[in-house]
Amino acid sequence: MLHPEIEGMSREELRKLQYERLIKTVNRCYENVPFYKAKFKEMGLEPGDIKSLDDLKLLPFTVKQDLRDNYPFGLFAAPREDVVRVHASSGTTGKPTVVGYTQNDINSWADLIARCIAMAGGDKDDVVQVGYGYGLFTGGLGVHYGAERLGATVIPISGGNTSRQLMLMQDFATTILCCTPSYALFLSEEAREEGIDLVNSKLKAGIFGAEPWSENMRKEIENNMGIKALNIYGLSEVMGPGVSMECECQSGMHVMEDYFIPEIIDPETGEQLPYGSKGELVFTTITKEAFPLLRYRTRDISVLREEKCECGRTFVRMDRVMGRTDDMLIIRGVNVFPSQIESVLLENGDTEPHYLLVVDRKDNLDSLEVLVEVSDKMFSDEVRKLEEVEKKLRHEIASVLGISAKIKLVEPKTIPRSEGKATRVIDKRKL
Ligand code: DLL
Repeated sequence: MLHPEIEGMSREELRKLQYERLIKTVNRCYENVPFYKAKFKEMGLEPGDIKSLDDLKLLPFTVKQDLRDNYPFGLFAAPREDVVRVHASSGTTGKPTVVGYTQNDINSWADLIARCIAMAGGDKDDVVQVGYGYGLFTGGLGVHYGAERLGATVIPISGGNTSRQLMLMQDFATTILCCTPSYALFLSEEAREEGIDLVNSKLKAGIFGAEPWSENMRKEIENNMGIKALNIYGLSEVMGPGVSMECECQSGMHVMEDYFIPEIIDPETGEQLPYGSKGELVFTTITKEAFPLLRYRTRDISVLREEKCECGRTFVRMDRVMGRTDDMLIIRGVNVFPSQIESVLLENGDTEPHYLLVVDRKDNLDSLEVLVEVSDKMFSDEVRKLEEVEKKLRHEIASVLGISAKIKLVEPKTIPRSEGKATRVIDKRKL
């Protein structure tokens, strides 16, 4: 363990630490974020009412819409000049959701990721290949700073460029690979095609997350690469990667409870549920300065477990994310809301408001196909016109989502109509 005094803390000590930090966070939100002050007033709540950890449930929830309503910096609890970095993820409309970090936040995040890499058996002797995207996405830079903090050698290659990834992996003797699990699988297949033997390479562990995956995928990656594959979870709003991470026991991800307080709630009623229940994950950050969040509703479905882990860590564990309470899809590691595509289709004058998104995974790469109806008139026009429309839509979707989609214009009334809720998405991926 990198931080044994914390990772192995008794639950009682941990709860004390969490309460001290929670109170600071609650006060920080109340004093510095008008949104929270207004919420507290509306609920007749004062920071002083939070007298124990159990009073967490008195606090208001925060949801993604609150981030959008306060775009870009309205929820920051530190003056803009103290914010040293921002990250952002795409939103349902054109505007992304923005998060910010002070220098202290960046430092704690780096400590946290260093701890995660140590959980995968990493230390300063390791060569860490960071195949998560660098940029506004938290994956690349988040893992990067943590690997440096640990003293490891970082290869900041970012995502894509598969042949180069494989070449550097061999030439630089990468020991730990960090990327999305689907990309790891893709890399392993490509290696096989190119006759590269990863099983006998220096690679020993993988830290994979940012999208859902399964035990089957884990086995396949582990066999193909000859490594131990570990699951890492996180979301930009709460920090980025490292909110929870698996240990060598591979039986659930330990939530980093010295930084975040997790809860499971009933997504319908908002009621807090006991450990062991399946529901929506909610996190309260307890160290963040620039962007503290009270009871952030992740929309991710999971279970929290308090049974002690064989590794000796006392932090609760969460199961693999089993789904979402909203319609967000993760395609090639990018969060996609069908409504983003819908608004491109509706704003464009050439297509009808009947569409279907088909998501599939071929050769371990996600694909997105957008079927959309065009008018009778358009269909009887020249082919060139249809090609122009396809090209325009492909371009617009790529610029809104940051991923490419195949566009298929279809004749009127060919997309099945439904009497109730329209089926807009067919996800054929089998994880
Ligand atoms: O995906 C942060 C991250 C980067 C995590 C690198 C792990 C590794 P967002 O882009 O804000 O942040 O997307 C967050 O991705 O609410 C989940 O739905 C999903 N997600 C993240 N990790 C996992 C995982 C990053 N291990 C959203 N398993 C979250 C399943 C995951 N889903």
